[in-house]
Amino acid sequence: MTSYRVLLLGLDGAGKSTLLRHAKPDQPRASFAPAAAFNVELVRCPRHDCSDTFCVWDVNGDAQTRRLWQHYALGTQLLWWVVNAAEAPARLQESRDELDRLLKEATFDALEEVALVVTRANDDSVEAVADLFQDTLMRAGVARTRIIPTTCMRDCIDALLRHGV
Ligand SMILES: Nc1nc2c(ncn2[C@@H]2O[C@H](COP(=O)(O)OP(=O)(O)OP(=O)(O)O)[C@@H](O)[C@H]2O)c(=O)[nH]1
Ligand SMILES: [Mg+2]
Repeated sequence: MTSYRVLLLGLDGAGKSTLLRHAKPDQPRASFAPAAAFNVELVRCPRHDCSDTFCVWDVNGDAQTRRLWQHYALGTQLLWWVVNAAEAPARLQESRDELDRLLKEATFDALEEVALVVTRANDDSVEAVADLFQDTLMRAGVARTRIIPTTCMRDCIDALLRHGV
């Protein structure tokens, strides 16, 4: 059994809390109150033959809270960066710049993976997001980078388990 610490980040409205809420359908909605700067949930692997757990930190993406992101970096193994592919090019660039900045400024002492979780995606927009983030992912200095077009956390977990850690 492995316990992963996951940091779910991205701009406001990218779809982070929606992803987490779908992974924990039994949670009362109040636990996702917009007043809180973050949600943290323990998600069990949805596969029957797997007892891995994922402690998922979902920190808000508004401009004020972004300044706190770096404080969640220590101990994070999996950084899942959520990008809403339906947004305007300027917002996609803003998302890329924020990821760039975070990777430069934060101390990720245990980081193994940076995955782009692309919501509201189609084939063209996934390709555009992949191109835009290519250099940032290459510079991330982690063992694995992935691009996962989905709004479902199970797909993120499946990608991890499929290709190994
Ligand atoms: N159509 C569509 N809407 C989505 C999708 N994912 C999220 N949304 C909507 O987008 C809005 C924002 O989603 P959230 O999950 O709250 O975004 P967030 O990344 O947690 O944003 P912050 O907490 O502000 O940082 C909500 O109204 C969701 O219903 C999606 O895949 N498709
Ligand atoms: Mg949220």
